[in-house]
Amino acid sequence: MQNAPLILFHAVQSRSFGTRVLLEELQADYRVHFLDLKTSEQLGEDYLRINPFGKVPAVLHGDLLISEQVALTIYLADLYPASGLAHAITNPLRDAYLRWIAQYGCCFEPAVADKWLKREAVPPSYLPYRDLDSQLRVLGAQLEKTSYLLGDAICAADILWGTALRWLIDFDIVPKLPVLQEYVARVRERPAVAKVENLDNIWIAEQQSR
Ligand SMILES: N[C@@H](CCC(=O)N[C@@H](CS)C(=O)NCC(=O)O)C(=O)O
Repeated sequence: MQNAPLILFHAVQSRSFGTRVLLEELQADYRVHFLDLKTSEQLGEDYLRINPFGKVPAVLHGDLLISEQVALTIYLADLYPASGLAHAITNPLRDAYLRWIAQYGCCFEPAVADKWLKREAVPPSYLPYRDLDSQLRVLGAQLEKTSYLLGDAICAADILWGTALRWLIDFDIVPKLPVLQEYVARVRERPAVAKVENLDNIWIAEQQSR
């Protein structure tokens, strides 16, 4: 299975950017299948047969389909243990590692959507997650202590959070707190980020020249 081909279903300027950065960080041998969200390719029959939810990112690994950034972060980093980007099941930081990754998809993204859509606040106990400001307080407090979520070494959870926070800060959804900006800058400096930006820009230029 380890050697089965990896295909990333990817759209430029989307959440699959972070997954592609992770694949680069892992030095994975992978192929990209681009989906053009502007023409709703993700909702076409061909892609829905692969991922019935019609969302990116998704990765086909042999005959396994992995979708959702949270699952992809855990799965892909575990697949390449030599990268050191996963905190393995035996690692004492495994709990915090999983907590931060799950927190991102289960709690942070919904709270971001609430803010983006200006949803009316409801009593905190009505929701399965805390509001954005509360979550950012915990995140900020952690990043005041350590350069990355789990210490001073980057891990797969940081690729997920760091790439997402960059867009959210640029779009003024997340406030420009220095501690978060510095974190985003650290993740952004990774060569894998520049590489994916370049590769995505090549695809955009090709589309525009058609
Ligand atoms: N919960 C999903 C969210 C994925 C998602 O919303 N992807 C967007 C791109 S950023 C998408 O596929 N949009 C196309 C659509 O909704 O039709 C995850 O974390 O992977």
